[in-house]
Amino acid sequence: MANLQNFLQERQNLINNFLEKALKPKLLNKTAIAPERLWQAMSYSCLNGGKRLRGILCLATYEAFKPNYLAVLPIAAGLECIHAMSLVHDDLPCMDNDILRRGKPTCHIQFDTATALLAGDGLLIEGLALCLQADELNPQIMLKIMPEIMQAIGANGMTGGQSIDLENTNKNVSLLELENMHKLKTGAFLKASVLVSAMAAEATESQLKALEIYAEKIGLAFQIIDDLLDLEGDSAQIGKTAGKDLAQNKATYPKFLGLEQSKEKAQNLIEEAKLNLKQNHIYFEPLHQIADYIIQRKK
Ligand code: GRG
Repeated sequence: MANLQNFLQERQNLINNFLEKALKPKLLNKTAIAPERLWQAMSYSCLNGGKRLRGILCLATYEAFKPNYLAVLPIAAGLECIHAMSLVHDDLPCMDNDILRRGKPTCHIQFDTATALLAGDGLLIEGLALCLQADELNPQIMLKIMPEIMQAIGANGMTGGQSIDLENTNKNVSLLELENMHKLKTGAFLKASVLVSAMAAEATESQLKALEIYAEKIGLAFQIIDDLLDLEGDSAQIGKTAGKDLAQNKATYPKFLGLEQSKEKAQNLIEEAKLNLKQNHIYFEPLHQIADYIIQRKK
């Protein structure tokens, strides 16, 4: 794991530096036309830590096939910008209504609701524009990658998942319905972070399929751990309000399966994800280690 810590830290730094360079000049040199307050809210919500898991998965997947992983750094950073947007909107009073994110007041608490809404809009568009800066990649491949990202966050992906989550509030849903909601809300974007990078690296059809299964399994495990951290972690440790699922009477894995079985399910998914890579001759160690990290993480 020591190696993994270095690997994660290095990639986090790359992504953070890229995002700083993309967003800060518009804030500091006043090259932006939009109000300073909007750019402040965008920087506040994007340059504020975060594990950068989706960006790191994007970089690592590319590196599994080709050494020059900096070719997909703009996409990795763009994905993190889009992810930051989803968190800003998720925290809004009309959505999950949260006051703490990444250990700091949420965007609408620090600024105001209208600014947070617009900051999310701004981050979404900046994120897509950053992805398009991956000019080392074949333009024909970019034409396949961009719709893949958009589908993953659209009404048949993250946006749809969020909508189902809202509809499910105070409803009795089945485990299958819960799983389908998470597949869209969290899973689709996480999967895209892996798949678009594999497409960029010109992975074969069978490699793409293997990575799709890997991403689906780690995505589900990620969500189960998220539920467990909400239940067992504390707010200072996880950087967001702990115990919200219980307070909001949300359907969660521990609610269906209990603590132990939830942990077991997450562990099994991770083992299956890693085995699937091996069976398809994808041995790049960081992808295996990131899978382990997903269930060992404490925040
Ligand atoms: C993207 C067009 C578009 C719309 C967004 C609001 C919304 C629609 C979706 C919300 C989706 C959401 C918040 C899913 C939760 C995903 C999740 C578990 C986030 C936490 O991810 P971590 O732990 O967070 O990777 P850090 O802070 O480390 O980045």
